[in-house]
Amino acid sequence: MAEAKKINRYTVTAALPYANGPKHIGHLAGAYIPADVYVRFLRLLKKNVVFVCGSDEHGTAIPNQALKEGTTPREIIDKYHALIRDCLYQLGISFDVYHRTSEPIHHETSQEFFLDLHGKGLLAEETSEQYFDTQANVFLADRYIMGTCPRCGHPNAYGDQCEKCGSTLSPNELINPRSTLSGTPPVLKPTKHWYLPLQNYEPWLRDWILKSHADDWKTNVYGQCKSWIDAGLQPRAMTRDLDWGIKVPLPDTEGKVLYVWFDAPIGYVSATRALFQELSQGKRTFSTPQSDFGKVSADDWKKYWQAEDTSLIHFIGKDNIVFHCIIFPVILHASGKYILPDNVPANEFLNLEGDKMSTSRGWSIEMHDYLREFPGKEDVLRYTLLTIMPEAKDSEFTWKDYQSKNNNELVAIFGNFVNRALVLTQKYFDNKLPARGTLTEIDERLIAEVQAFPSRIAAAIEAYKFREATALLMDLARTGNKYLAETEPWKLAAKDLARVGTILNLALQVSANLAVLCEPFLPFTADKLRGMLAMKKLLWDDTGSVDLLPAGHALGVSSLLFEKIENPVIEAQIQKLMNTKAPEPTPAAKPAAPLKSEVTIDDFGKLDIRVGKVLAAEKMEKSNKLLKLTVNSGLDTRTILSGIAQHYTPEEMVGKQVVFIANLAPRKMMGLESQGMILTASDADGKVKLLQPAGEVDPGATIS
Ligand code: B3M
Ligand code: ZN
Repeated sequence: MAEAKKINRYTVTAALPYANGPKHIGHLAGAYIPADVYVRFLRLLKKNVVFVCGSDEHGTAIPNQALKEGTTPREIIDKYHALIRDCLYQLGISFDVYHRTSEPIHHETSQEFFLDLHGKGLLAEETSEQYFDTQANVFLADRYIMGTCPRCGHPNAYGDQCEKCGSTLSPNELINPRSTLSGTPPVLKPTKHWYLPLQNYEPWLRDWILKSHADDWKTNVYGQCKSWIDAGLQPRAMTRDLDWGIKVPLPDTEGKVLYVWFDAPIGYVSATRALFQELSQGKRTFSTPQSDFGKVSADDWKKYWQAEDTSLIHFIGKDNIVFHCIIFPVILHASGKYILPDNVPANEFLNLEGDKMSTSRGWSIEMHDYLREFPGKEDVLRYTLLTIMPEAKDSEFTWKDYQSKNNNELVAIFGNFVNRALVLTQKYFDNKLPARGTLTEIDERLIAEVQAFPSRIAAAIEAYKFREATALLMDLARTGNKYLAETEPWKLAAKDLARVGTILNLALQVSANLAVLCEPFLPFTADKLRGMLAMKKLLWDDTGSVDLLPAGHALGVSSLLFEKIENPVIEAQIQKLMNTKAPEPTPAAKPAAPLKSEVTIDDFGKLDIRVGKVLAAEKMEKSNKLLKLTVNSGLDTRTILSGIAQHYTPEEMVGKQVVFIANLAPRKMMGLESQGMILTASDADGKVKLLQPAGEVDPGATIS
């Protein structure tokens, strides 16, 4: 069990998205929304917190995308950095800094880390043979090598993995490797790299993760770490042969850059460093001003990464677990100065309408598309994703569920409750908060329930149980809604206006609680509701009370908090997705007819197969299958009956060359003798085609 430490500040990170393309709602549900809820909650507790993120602009993904779009890596990162950053901010993700790993300060920070480890002799230098594409003149990353899988024979396995049988591979295991860049077979060429000897840190990792975090890390995260450690850790190269990335800061290392997973997590540190540099120069303020920052110095970033009373939390998706729980912590630990993450609450994946989400296949909902098509509905997406967050296992987004979460929960419960309280107050009390009179049992019960909610929601957030926290928030609104349904103030106005006042006072106090408590989850709604209640910003600790607003308080202008989403809107989205589904693959050809038993060359030699020319053709009476052909065989003119009437007309047969068996014993069919057999090809689909020589030959030509 981790010892409870005194925490004076928080560093919260969310995975740095690769700036190689737009990001979808699965990314939001995986890392950005939970991180944002957590941070907004901490800010409402007046905690000292920095929330950092930014673009991951290195790795092979970037030049790869540049190749696809026919442009430069620089243009790719500039384009997608801006797109992703803007979308995330528009969805209310309240980063204090959204940095980029292409910034000079990040290159410096990463190189410092590398040199520090290198200087301490902690990186093993090793020359090994790696595949090189002599045509493209580059060393090939594992993904750029394809070949036959040594396990299952799949001809298109990648250098790191066979997607057919799922085996993890290394490039030199592939049979007949080829470069995906030039298609040519790569050659092995010696190259020097620097390795992080992960195996040396196994005892330390066992102690730190497996012992200390057995109880407080999520089981999916803990389980992945355990299986990595149990499988035996291997040295991992921290450099690559690539012309895009951070230069290896050592002499004679032309063409070598830091491994993207070495520099990317250091991006969190650089981002914090950049933030404090700018704050100290007065170039910016925090997106959410925090009173306890006072005057800051450029060096203050160190407190967020090196002080023991800082809690570091990484929000990521499950595919990033090993990098954040094993490799980056080893780097931080080896540096000797840095703190380690207290928790890495990774989420599983979000599927979409029954299938894996994939931008490249078009089976996804991209953030920028959603924002364009659903303006003003940022919170509806946040809410839906929070209710289906893949916390313990993969989960699924469907448009129908989205519609139902909006219509049946946000509109029918939350919005309806607040709206009724506000509208009735306008009607009976001139839009001013009425005073409370004598409290009844039902009022007392409501007050007790309201009091309990803040700590229940807080406990869920602190345990990274965002689904539960969101459900509790909606329960508070439901409690208020039920209170109005039971007390029915709209029926009481004529006989007991004072009682109506008491009920509306309490309902509006619950609304004020909601305005504060919903802020981490639904920040746009919180703003709107605060405006409607004309209340100032309060803190988490103010809630749980029914004295948030004084009697006589003038309320603001009310409007609907949420609007119903109609069927056609949802159907259009579903249709849009369906349109991206590739047309069904053409059905595989039917199997060919089974093989007949073996014959000898002598058997074959007995057949006299020849070419003839059709002189005349007519349909046989009483048969819809047979044509009667008059054939010049080169030896004679003979009659051959052939079952091709459904495939060829008599007219089209005249003048055609045919191939026939000339020495077949004559057979009687429908009262006529057939002196041979026309050869045709027929497939399992029932197609029948005449066999013909590839060019004109004389009648009587033999076939062998
Ligand atoms: N860019 C991978 C990803 O987007 C990577 C995360 C880096 S976090 C330091 O899944
Ligand atoms: Zn395979």
